[in-house]
Amino acid sequence: SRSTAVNALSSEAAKPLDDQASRSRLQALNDWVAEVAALTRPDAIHWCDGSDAENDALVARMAADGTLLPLNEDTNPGSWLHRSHPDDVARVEHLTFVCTTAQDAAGPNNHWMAPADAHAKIDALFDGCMRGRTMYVIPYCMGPIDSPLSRCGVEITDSPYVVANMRLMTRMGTPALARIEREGGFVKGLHSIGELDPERRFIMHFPEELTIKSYGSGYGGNALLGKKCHALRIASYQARNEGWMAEHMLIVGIQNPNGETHYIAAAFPSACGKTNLAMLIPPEGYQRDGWKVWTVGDDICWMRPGPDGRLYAINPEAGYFGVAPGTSARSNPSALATIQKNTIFTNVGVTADNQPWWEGLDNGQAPVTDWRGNPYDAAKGPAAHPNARFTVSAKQCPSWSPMAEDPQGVPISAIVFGGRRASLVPLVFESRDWTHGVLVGAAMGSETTAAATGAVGVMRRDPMAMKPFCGYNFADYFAHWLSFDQTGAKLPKVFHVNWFRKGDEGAFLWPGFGDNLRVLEWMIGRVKGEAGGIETPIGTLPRVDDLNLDGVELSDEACAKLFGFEQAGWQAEFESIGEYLDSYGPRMPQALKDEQQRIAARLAG
Ligand code: GTP
Ligand code: SPV
Ligand code: MN
Repeated sequence: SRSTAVNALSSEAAKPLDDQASRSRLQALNDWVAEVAALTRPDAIHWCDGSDAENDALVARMAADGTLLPLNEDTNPGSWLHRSHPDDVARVEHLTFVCTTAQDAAGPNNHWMAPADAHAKIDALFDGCMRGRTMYVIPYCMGPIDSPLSRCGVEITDSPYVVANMRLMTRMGTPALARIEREGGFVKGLHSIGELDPERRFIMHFPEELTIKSYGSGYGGNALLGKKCHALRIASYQARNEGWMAEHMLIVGIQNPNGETHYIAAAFPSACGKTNLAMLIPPEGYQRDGWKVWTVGDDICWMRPGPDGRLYAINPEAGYFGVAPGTSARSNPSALATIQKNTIFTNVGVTADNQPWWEGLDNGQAPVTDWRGNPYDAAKGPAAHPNARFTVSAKQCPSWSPMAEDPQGVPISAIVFGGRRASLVPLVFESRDWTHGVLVGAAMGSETTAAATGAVGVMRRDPMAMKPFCGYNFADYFAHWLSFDQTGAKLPKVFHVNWFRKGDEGAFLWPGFGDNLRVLEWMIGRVKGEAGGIETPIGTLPRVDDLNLDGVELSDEACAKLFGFEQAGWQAEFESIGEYLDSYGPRMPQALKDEQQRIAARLAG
């Protein structure tokens, strides 16, 4: 298919809007496309149908101009390497804005600009920016095409790399356009790679207008507008108005030897283990006993209460945009199997025979070229950028759950919060009730990672792993979370985990990855009222004996730190949590402040 003629993608590809009725139903879309074309001045407009032929032609065009570089067709069939601009390798939180009429609506958790100013600023950048380029119109659906929980959008972009990624990450093309035609409403996303100049780069959100404008970056979270911009920032705003939740969570099904499956949703900050937990391979003993893991989603979860009072979740995405470094046959064999074919690798290194390579791959190969395309030199840094990523269709995952296509979603038994905490925070604890669980999420802290530009390893509050992604004021967001606690609701139990606790030597104390199933088993035991634990002011912790640790060697230091409750440290932590809640002023729900004070008082006395 790589030999497909470059000109197979006609620059004037037929608009699929030729009957009178659909033209009028799609009037808003047609008008907007015309308006954008008048502003950006593309040479051609292409409406994406999502077909294989369209993708083949696009890929051929990108292979011809060097946007995509071929990889070893024997070891990595259908796969390509993309090298981004070296200044464009991660999300840019300082250039990401939520533009609501009132500044308070965006909250101290967001950068804010008045909508009129933001439009003026970014439209000036869009002015004429697509001259000499093709403008692609991408209709997409977030979620199963026939699910009432799904929402559609249209992204306009001048980047064929974005089109190829959106095709893997969303339900893109004709079926999405048909749904937009039926429903009328959609989220508008306008994107241009511009000059890729970090000084001329903005990611702007207009939740009140269901509109996104992104200029100057081709990187995933900044450019694949269906993902963080739509499915989290805009969707979280819509979800609050409509009574549902849009969360930065994986969804995984854990099937026990009796054949019962419990679905767990977990919020960890960027590059803190969601993809890995979503695809975990059970430890040997568990496999022998018949445990199975089903991957529903690895990054985003949309939930709403079902008729039985439980929360039901869908994964709005159709693919994975995962962190490559650290992915190995030992840490995540499922991810490795998933990316053996039809994968776009961004900013990885390559071996002498053109296989993709990254730090931690541990497959006995060595890189010869780094992510910038220079000869690899260990003294000059890693071969793969620390935020190098793979893009791949979810269905290629060996543990992919067919329930990911269920229009009603899956019932959630437990919600898990977690972050990277080198000290204080034990392996796992359970909150007492929903309000306490919301506080546990609101108080989350984690060390920053390479998923966003800026310093790495700095502790910051990242409530519900949504600091970079909540499209409105966190105080209102916590109130929205609290509002689900209603008569008749059968809410999931809420837990907190820390896979990243370090010992005095600086090494991780918990083996992590597949062994995390031991912790999930304890949670399911708690949900069923079967597993034991001890109560502390911060919640219920397992004793070492409450977990199945067959085959795991833990030092005395590891046991003490992973299962211990450190009174003095938590007292200081709760003081800091109190200050954080207070920093939102009177808008912060009193119920959450009361909960913090109750626990602080228990810790003090
Ligand atoms: P985003 O895609 O940025 O939202 O990240 P993510 O939350 O999906 O993180 P991912 O699973 O890709 O993991 C990021 C990094 O953490 C990788 O380098 C992993 O190898 C590492 N990691 C994941 N799980 C564990 C674990 O249980 N223990 C340890 N020590 N490292 C882990
Ligand atoms: C994250 O940073 O949380 C990601 C990658 O999942 S991105 O889509 O770029 O946001
Ligand atoms: Mn993420």
